[in-house]
Amino acid sequence: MLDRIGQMMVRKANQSEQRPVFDKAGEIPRHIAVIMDGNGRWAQKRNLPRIVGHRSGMQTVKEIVKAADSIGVQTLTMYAFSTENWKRPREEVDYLMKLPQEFLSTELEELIERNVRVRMLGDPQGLPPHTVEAMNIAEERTRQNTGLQLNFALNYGGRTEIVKAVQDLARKVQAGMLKPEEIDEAMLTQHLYTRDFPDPDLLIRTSGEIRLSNFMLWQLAYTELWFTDVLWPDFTKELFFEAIAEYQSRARRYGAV
Ligand code: V07
Repeated sequence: MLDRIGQMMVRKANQSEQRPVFDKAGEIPRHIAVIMDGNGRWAQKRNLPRIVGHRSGMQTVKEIVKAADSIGVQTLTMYAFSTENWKRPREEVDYLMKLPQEFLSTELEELIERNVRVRMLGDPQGLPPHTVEAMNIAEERTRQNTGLQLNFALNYGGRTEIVKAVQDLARKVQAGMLKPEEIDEAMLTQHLYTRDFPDPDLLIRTSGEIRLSNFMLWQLAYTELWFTDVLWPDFTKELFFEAIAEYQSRARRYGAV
């Protein structure tokens, strides 16, 4: 109990100094997944074009990547573009497809210096070649890096990911490499885009929507979910640390029973 009070006091002192509110000695989530929602709404509230919101949201991505790296998160997965986003106006989609290149043109050198490994999760088919090319270069140049594993989910859909895994397995059965009864959860997991990463410990979604929107459906089965009304361009590393503090306090509560 004294310990709890001590932690709360630290938390208060920290908040005024804008230092992390989470417990550094506590468990840092190994894998954090983020649904970066609210960019268009942020712009509309200011009577600005939606693309200005996306540009502003990209600045938040930079801040959160650095924050995650600085506290030793192993894997950070950011939902940048869903298979649903193709329904948006052509102009907006064209603009969004330029953001990976733009982000990497200013950030890739620093990511390399920080030992960050960049990867794309999703279907490269259907993305413009210039977008895929920029991602391939980033993947190639960071392939040896062992620090933060930074994933961008692009043209990603959770159900499609599972369907593709099932198709892979069905092909193996048909080729006689596999018996249906040998298929188990672990094997299906190995056929998902995320085969190299643990399941997320924590999912953060901004902008007040309380749903998964087809993001990492299989992987989020046991994940702690954290929602905020704050729109993605207004999201800060302090809020990111607050989500981690909440994750830690839930872990302590479960530990107590
Ligand atoms: C995008 C900015 C953030 C808010 C969400 C939608 C708009 C960063 C990337 C990105 C992607 C790949 C990569 C490096 C950066 C990005 C898209 C949209 C499509 F290797 N932000 N961001 N990609 N937005």
